[in-house]
Amino acid sequence: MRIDVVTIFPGYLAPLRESLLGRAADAGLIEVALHDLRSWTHDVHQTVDDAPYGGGPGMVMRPQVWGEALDAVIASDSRPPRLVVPAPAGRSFTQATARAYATEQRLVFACGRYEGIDQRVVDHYSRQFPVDEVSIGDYVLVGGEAAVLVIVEAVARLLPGVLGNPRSAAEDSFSDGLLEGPAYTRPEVWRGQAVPEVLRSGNHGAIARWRRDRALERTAKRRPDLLAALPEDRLDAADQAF
Ligand code: 6GU
Repeated sequence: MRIDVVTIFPGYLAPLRESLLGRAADAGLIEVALHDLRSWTHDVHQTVDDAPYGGGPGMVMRPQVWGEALDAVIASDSRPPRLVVPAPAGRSFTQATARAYATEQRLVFACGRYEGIDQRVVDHYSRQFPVDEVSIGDYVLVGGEAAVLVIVEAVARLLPGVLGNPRSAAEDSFSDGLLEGPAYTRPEVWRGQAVPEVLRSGNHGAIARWRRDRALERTAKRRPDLLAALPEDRLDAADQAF
């Protein structure tokens, strides 16, 4: 997968070259290109924003500089792009979005700052290829850069070969619509607390049932909205207690 990020703070995206993502890049599974938006400005001050029409606080990013930047970035590779514009007013980015993005050949991220990017930029590119405005949660960030780190990490770990063990991606929270239950490793007793007996029983059926019950219990307590949204056919007879 090819990933392009256009931002006025390319240094903010340096973590894309670290850790899991760095190894995925080294292995040729993802290819990341960072682009400084200011390199498409023409004035001596490298201006990227202007006052909003209609008045109000803050600044809006100018469409001309975004248009030149995105035209050039999109033309720099032949793979068909999906443009992702992180914004608090976007649709929710979820595990389902991550799974959908993991099937794309190319994601181009446009990081807005200030009060956002002139809407005509999204409207223009929407006529040429898929464009999504996405939010990573119900809070406000200063810009889209931190959201891009979140989205790329969520997508990259789903790509074949990125995680050491493919079961990790298949069996974690949200894959069955529930939160993951607790996990334990050695020692058997730590600070007076023993590992639950069933996990040391070797009874795989009992272990699977216990894990399912803890996941249901935790989801009911912490995220009742997830439990309520679960289709009837995702619950078995023994789940009904929750
Ligand atoms: Cl994607 N961007 C910004 N600026 N704020 C956010 C967000 C994105 N998601 C939640 N808050």
